[in-house]
Amino acid sequence: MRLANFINGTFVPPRANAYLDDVEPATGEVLAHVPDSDSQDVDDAVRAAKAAFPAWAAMHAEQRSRLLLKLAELIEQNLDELAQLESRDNGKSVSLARRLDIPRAVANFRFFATAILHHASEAHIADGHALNYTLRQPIGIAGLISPWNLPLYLLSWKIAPALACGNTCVAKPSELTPLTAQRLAELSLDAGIPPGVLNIVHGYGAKAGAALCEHPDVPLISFTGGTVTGAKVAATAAPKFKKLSLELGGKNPNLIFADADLDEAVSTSIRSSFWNQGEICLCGSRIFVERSIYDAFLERFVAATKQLRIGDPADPQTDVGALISAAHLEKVTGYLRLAEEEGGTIVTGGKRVDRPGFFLEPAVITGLGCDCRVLQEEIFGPVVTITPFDAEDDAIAFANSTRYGLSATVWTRDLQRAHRVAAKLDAGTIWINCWLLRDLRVPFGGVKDSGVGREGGVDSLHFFTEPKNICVKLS
Ligand code: TXE
Repeated sequence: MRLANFINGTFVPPRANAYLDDVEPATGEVLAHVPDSDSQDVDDAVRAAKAAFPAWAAMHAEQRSRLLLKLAELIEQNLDELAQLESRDNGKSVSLARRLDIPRAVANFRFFATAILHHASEAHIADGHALNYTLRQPIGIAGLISPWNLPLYLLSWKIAPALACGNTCVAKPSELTPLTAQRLAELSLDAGIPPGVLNIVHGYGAKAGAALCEHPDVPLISFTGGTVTGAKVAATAAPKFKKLSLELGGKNPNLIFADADLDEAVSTSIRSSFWNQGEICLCGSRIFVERSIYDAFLERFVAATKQLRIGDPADPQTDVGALISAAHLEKVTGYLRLAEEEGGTIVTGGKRVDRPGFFLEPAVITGLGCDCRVLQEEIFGPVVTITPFDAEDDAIAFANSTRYGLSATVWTRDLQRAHRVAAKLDAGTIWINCWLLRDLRVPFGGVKDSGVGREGGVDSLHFFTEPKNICVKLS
């Protein structure tokens, strides 16, 4: 299969006619040839987006809404095909793609297509002699860069609000998972979205991604990916005063107090630990358990981990599929070796599965303190640590002991404690007695090394200009 860039409503080859291999995680075989685009391709896409911007920005929100709702409907109608594409490209179980990735992409388009109809702004009457009102407008061409772990989900999380707000966009999906982005481009044509509104340029981040960040006609960058890469994106965008949102890595704590519903805490923690092979920035990879229930939790959690079915992502029964690449598998297994060097014990899992592709048994590690690298650095694989704590303050200190601050989970039946602890955690999202429950009306993003900016929310103000204030003399 050979992919193409999607520029001005047509599929075009990269100017240099260079391609890179998209490797299937479950087999290690080449799945597709992907444009290895460069700055010329990015410039072609930006020019198309620029030409399409005036009409798209001037279009009534209701009309933009209808087009985006049509795209949502087409994604939903093609859910199974998209789930299979996502599963083959990313290595995740097809049942997870059916249950999470594609439905969330539909929800993203539906939410922002309707939210834009209710966008409000402020006005103030100053003692009867002046009216002040704020005006937020489409910003222009949005540069959208998305990662490989939830490919269509996170791409739609950027495209939907950007287009709903009246911007046009150039999207650069991860070179590791380009397939559903290509299919989305096809569906956008069927939905009637005008040429040049949505443009997709494939390729390496350091080449096509960097060119997009550098482009002088792209005033806004929305990036999701690693913290190291996020810093490079920021270094490029900041001196050009571009509007920037960075959704970066996480090393999320999962605090389990003795009064938690243990069954619920175990079953949800299995999901928050190993869904998508642990390759979700919101995974709770550091589990802290109150000492009095530590043994009981550990026993149940390890038993449930051993029940997980590892195997062919195309099999709907599969719980744990393949990691994204050979390089990533090597990175994750490197952390397992490090865990033992740091004095930890791998109580279950951690072995490569003897079959083609990049498979790893989900691993549980005990016996490590918070200052170990394994509890400090994002591993982004099916690897969790389980550590006891005594007092509530210890749990909070452990939770906050990393450079990250994306999300956290707290398990307790004590409401006062839940709110008290949540207020003290360094995180952008805190789930209490649940995980990954998402309400798109609330802003989403991290603190510290997990990023800056907030996306989502009814206004998704990131994709509008900063407010102008207009003052009208009344008397
Ligand atoms: O991210 P990258 P990857 C974390 C996780 C993972 C690490 C690396 O720790 O191990 O990031 O994953 C593009 N200028 N998360 O390799 O490299 C790249 O092509 C502009 C957390 O996916 O950051 C891709 O499209 N763009 C995260 C996107 O950036 C550049 C989810 C992400 O790639 C670029 C995924 C550059 N210089 C990984 N270099 C989350 N928060 O969900 C790369 N890119």
